[in-house]
Amino acid sequence: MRVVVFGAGAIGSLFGASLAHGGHEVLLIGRPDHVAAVRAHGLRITGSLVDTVELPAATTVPADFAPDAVLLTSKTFDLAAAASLLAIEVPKPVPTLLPQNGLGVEDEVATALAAGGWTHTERWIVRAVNSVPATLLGPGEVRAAGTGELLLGRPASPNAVATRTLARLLRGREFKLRYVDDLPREIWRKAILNAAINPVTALHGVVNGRLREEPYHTESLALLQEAVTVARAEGVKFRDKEIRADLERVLTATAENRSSMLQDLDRGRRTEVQAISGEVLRRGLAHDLDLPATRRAVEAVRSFSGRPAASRGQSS
Ligand code: KPL
Repeated sequence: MRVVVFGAGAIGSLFGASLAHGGHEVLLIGRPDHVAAVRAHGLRITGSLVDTVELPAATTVPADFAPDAVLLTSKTFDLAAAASLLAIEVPKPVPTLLPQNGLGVEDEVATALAAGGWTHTERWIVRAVNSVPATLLGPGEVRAAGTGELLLGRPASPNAVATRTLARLLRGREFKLRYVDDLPREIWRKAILNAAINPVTALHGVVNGRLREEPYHTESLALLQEAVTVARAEGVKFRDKEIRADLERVLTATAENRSSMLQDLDRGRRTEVQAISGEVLRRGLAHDLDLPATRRAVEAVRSFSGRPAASRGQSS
């Protein structure tokens, strides 16, 4: 298949490399420095997946590259703009994977694609929950930090055909692909875990595993509890025991990871705090819920964005 990875950062590049290895024709669309490095030296993958992969990279989709599928892997703060651009560059709708963290991602993309001219966007968009860890070490270089899985909703109308197409493409790779019956619940589960982990790691400059220790653990549990309360208000129920066990499992499985939010702050970039904790807060307000820990976390992460790592204190 011909695949465009649109917004190829860490995870998009990793998926792209894996698909190219599997014999697919893959075009990476990304930031100019990343694209230039991939063109010059190939895409270097370190860690548990593949090695150096030669594959074409560009900043726009060439007119003659008509893809069969798109992996739209931009960060959430770039997503609406990326989707608008995608609709212009790939005018014929194709199955499009959205593996981002956060809540409300698919609505934002559907609106942007529809405004750009795609029709029946609900048939093409396939939301996924991703736990395959990847770190962009620098232009042209990605670290695969262990194994993880990609969850898709079990194929059902209206996007069953697109879901099957993407599942065929992505199954049998170095990561696991799994269908789930209740994808919205899995999206919430991931958002709750990200809301509990990412801001604490980002604000204290610590790897995920440190959140098993105090005072980080208490901070993290307060955020977890507030996000669970919002999910419940939205009709998505998690038992305290279940979600706490999930938190411990992820902290252990990703103990050495620098969370994506910490990586963004380290690079002086914007973070995805709005799509994760900001969205929890927004939805909580709509249900008249008071979320002091989440509010503080959102404000603090925003105030740190663009500041050097040293100003956050400890780093490990
Ligand atoms: O999804 C993640 C992220 O960093 O965004 C976790 C699960 C926290 C792993 O680092």
